[in-house]
Amino acid sequence: MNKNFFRILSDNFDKYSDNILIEENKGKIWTYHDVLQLTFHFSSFLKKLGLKKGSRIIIQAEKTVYSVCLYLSCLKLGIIYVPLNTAYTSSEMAYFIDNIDPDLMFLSSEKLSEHENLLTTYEKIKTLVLEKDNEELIKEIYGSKKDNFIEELNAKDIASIIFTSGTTGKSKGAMITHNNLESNAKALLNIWSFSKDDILLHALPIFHVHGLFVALNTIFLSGAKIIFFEKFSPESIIKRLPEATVMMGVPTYYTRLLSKSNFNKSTCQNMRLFISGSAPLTEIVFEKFKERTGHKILERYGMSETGMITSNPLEGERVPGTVGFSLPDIKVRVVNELGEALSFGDRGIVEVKGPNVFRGYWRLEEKTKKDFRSDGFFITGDVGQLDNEGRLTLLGRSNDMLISGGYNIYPKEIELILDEIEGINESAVIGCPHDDLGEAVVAILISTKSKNIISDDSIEEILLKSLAKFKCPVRYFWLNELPRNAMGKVQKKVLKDKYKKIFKEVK
Ligand code: MLC
Repeated sequence: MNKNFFRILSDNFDKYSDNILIEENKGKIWTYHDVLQLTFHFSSFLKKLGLKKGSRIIIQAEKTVYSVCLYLSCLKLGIIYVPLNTAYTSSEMAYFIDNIDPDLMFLSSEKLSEHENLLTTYEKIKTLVLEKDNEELIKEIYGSKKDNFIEELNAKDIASIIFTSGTTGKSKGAMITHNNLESNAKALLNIWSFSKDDILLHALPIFHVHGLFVALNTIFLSGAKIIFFEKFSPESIIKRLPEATVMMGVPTYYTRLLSKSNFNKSTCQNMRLFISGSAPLTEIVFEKFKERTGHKILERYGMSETGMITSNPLEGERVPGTVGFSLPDIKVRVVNELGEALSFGDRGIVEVKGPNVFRGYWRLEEKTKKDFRSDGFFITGDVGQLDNEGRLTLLGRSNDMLISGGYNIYPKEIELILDEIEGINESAVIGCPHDDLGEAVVAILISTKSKNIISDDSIEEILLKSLAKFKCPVRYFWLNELPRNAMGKVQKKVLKDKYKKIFKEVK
């Protein structure tokens, strides 16, 4: 049987043909039929360019319905869809292009000019501008004969590669299969009771699991409508809130909504559910939100490699500070360093097994082997504990990773560049509590000189040549030496304690 996830989507798109699927905020309205037809045109356009099952497409473009249809076309044809954060610089991009070796790239015009120099190295890779204003391309796509063929795939065929930062400083591509997407979307549709009557506020970027798979795939299966924002802004969300029923966001979205005095019970009159993920939701925000709106935000837990793993219940108690119960067919356990399961209440590493778990890291066989137990459990790297009912609480990470504004950041990637800067002897990057971003990136530096220390601005200027802005430290501190343990390892915990109150707004 064909295991292409698109076969189910296509049936649903037919079923809900006249329903509105996407209403662009201040823009066009697209029915399920419209999106399906454009997908048919788009896939025939891709075929004309020679793309086929197993080909790879990189996209670094603005959030548009065209990108959504490109994603759907890739699923349909068995092409591997590789979305990239629009904040990535040319130097980050070079790594992704080398790693993926794509057959085709779609960029926004802004990114095309930013990467102009870089692209001369990759002249052989066809690159197109995908955005609303590129009427010529859109006309060409619509001019391609509709093609409703659905590629025959098996469950393990790769639908998408999603890059996640790595402990070594290099990003890893998580290979997400058609079965991963299908099983997770079906589970979420069910546990969150999505129906054709829902209206979802969609302000997340669509280059990550949250905005792309969790939000879009679940809606595609439900027949519901999406109000599609190019990006998050509390003002525009508040304007459209009264007509919506569900919102998905990172905790920063909820903190920013709470900062607006016109965000209140009456703006949420039709809402049935606020969902939060990608970063820890603090109990303070949970409580403030409940007080202001009467709604208990539903926190769930997932990652690029696994899609969604656990969720607080739709019905039943949502406990702040916990991420709830494992989704149907997904096993979660907490183990010690040897991989032995721990008892309820014991703190250990969270491991997960199920149809949601990715196939492995793209072209990184050894790393993949290291991250899986012999019995198939994936080692998440998160530290947590289970209670006797199966409710999971996350307590931190077994590695250095920090999460800022919902983006995962590995300090190593930043430290490697800082350490190369003239005037810096060594560095340690940490995440410090920040009301708005959850954690903000902070660099602790050791100078090579006692005088004329290099300025923060000069450091930032150098970093921005190779790093996306969201990874750059927002504060710099200079010390005479870094705290180390007896083995010589930098004690990040000591630094985190020392700097935990530097952002004044943190209560
Ligand atoms: C943005 N900026 C930051 C920053 N984020 N600076 C420091 N730290 C950060 N974390 C800077 C930008 O570079 C820019 O600088 C300025 O702030 C405004 O940029 P922006 O993009 O407009 O930012 P803003 O609107 O403030 O957006 C912040 C945000 C956004 C939180 C709304 O980042 C966002 O939508 N995040 C969602 C991330 C997400 O989808 N994560 C899901 C991962 S999937 P300048 O100088 O240019 O103005 C996953 C799995 C799972 O984790 O379980 O979901």
